[in-house]
Amino acid sequence: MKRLLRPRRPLIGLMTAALLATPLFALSPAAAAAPAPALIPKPVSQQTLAGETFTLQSSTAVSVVASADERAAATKVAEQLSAQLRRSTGFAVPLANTGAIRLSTDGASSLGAEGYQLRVDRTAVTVTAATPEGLFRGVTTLRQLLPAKADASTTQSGPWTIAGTAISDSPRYAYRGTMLDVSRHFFSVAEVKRYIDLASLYKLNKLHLHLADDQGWRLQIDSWPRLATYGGSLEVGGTPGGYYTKADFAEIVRYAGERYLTVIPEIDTPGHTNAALASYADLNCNGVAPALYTGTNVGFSSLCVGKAVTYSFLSDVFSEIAAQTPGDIVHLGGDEAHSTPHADYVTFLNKTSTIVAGTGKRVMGWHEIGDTALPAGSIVQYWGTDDTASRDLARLAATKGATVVMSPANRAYLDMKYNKDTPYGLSWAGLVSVEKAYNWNPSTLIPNLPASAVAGVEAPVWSETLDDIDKVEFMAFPRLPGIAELGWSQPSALNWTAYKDRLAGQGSRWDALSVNFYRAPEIAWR
Ligand code: TNX
Repeated sequence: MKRLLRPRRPLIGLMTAALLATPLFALSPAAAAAPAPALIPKPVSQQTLAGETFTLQSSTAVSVVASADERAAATKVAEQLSAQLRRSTGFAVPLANTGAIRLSTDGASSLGAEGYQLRVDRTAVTVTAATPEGLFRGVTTLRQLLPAKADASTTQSGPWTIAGTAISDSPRYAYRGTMLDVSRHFFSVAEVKRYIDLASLYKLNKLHLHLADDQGWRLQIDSWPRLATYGGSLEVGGTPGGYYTKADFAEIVRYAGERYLTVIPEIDTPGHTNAALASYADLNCNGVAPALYTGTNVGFSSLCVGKAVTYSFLSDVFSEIAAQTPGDIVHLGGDEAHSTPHADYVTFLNKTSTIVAGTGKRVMGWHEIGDTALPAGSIVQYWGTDDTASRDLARLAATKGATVVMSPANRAYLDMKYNKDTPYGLSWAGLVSVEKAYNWNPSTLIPNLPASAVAGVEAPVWSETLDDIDKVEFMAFPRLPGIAELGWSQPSALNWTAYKDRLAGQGSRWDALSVNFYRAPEIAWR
């Protein structure tokens, strides 16, 4: 975590750099000959503008064109870009009325809320989108067009040249997520922010937080305070755990929102609930609270389906959570309820999904809920491993009108080891190489599931064996960008051999960002 504490560059140095007057633009023949930059996710269309290059100068400014109601958000996107470029280039990169870098929400309306156009020529870099969110997506592309050292947190030397290009881009799926399990091991707000920073670079738009499981309850609930203070006190292995106060959670939601990731909070029910059951004896059928649990077994706990208090508890919890969630989705878990008889499971889910829907949010749950009454707008998260039972539940959910988010454990679970020598991670769903994580099509993975029912993809990181963010980074990189590309790019763009080469180009970027990535030997990192 040292890198998060790195001191900021003193402002005085920036002023000096800004005084070194240089022309607004310059042609660089070497850069003009460079190959098209290796973008992930691959854009829908990208043209090279032969002979054109743009070079960022000490005088380069960023300008924003946006309607009154979008100006604040669009300006925020410009400020984020300018802050990063200031860090790495040492230039002032001010926001100004006219700038060679132009962000505009006046156009590209046919590309949807997340789409954008990006043009780089000798006079300007222009990002055009219909919304500030589209501008943000375009700016992530712009960052990848710049030399990798532009992502560094300390001043580097230029030149800061971008090859001329015209890009038009928009996503394949609306749901492109990653999940962080903060229950098995707790992650600080700073660690979650770090993960958000990295996920946002690949145009992911959902951050699913697995906030409660057997090993820990990680969110303050005012009406049931012991959930966090007692139920959150430990983590796997018996080390001290932790929880997010309401202010912490609001800060995560805000930070994610500024990077256009919507937080999806999950309280796993009716299984995976030992932390809650240990915190309140009354929640147990026998009225006896079990001890806190710090092992890694699953399937042994269950809320008491027959007790009325179970549902008043869940109403309190989900209404507090919904009130803190600007996004429209709340996840109620529903997986691996091996200690809940099936009939009870269905009774429980039918009541609990009604409670969640009653908060005004869409219900999301693991694919086991496919067998229960699904309120309108429900989302089912498939985590199967090509087995018929899991696929049947996903197909059943779709026949009831639910959409499906694809998280096949043998491809998208980032806690699976890459190979037998991976120092941490699990292997119950198999070994997941970089190629295996990338080489599948979310819309055709489950036969006879209509493509229209597939909402998108999500890559979960379960944390039984991952106790700090460096280990999470090691498991997520390089596989997470592959899942992000499956979520964003058109199926015709998906090709392992070509992707592998683009992925190789991300290595220097991750070095600049101090990402602890796995240098998979099959990738020719550069
Ligand atoms: C299965 S997938 C689980 C989690 C574990 C994970 C480990 C799912 C919905 N449940 O409880 O953490 O495997 O890979």
